[in-house]
Amino acid sequence: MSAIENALDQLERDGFLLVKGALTPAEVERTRSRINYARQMGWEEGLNAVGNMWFDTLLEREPETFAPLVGHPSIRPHLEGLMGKQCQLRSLRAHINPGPYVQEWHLDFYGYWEEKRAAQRHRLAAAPVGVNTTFYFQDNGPGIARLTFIKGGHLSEPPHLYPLDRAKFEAWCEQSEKVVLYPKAGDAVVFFSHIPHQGAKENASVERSNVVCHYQVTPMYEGAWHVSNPRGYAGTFPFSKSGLYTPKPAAGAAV
Ligand SMILES: O=C(O)CCC(=O)C(=O)O
Ligand SMILES: [Fe+2]
Repeated sequence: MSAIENALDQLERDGFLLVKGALTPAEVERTRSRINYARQMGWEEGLNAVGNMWFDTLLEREPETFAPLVGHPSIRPHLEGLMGKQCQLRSLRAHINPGPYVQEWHLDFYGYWEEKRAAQRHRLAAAPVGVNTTFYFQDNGPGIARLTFIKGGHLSEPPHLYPLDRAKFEAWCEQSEKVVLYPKAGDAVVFFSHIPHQGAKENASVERSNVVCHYQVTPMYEGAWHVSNPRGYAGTFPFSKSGLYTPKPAAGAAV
């Protein structure tokens, strides 16, 4: 079996996969500095209660830096292997954790399980699914920062999601078995968007940032419950013939 098939087996079994050295040191340094530049420019959408500052516009503002992360060669075989041409970029979101940071336990694709149930009630509907690729720009490590997953949390439905009872859901996560990852600068973590996870700093003073690309297998309708908004349709399929940023043919153009 090929190395990539083994990696995909591991991803399907664990719900996540650490891809070491996904970015070169030069890519890390460039991207890290442009995320910090975005903060200097005040381009953040906000800073939430758990200490996460987020930026939703960097792909538009600085495509020369951020577009290469979309379907990046380091994670392309994984995305293509999982989704092929149906792989759609849902969103690209950068984060900075400027101070203390302990993220809420969460799923990026909160609606996964209810959508799966809903799809079963229709003869033709496909259940939507999503994948994160999260790139790290500083070293995580014991005493520094971490990313934690609920062990097997992608395989069966967590309790207290529909409707979300956050206190009970988080208490369930706290008492569940976990796996802690310490991605280093330049590493990427590929994971199913519906596995419960939590990022955290153990040292509030370290610099920490990441870029999360959300992908999905279309179709996913607009109102599906996900932490990010979809980018629309045209130009969002990195492995289709047209790829990203190719102009749409004019309506009514001769074919
Ligand atoms: O490492 C982190 O801060 C959390 C990352 C996260 O929530 C994500 O990639 O979806
Ligand atoms: Fe997340």
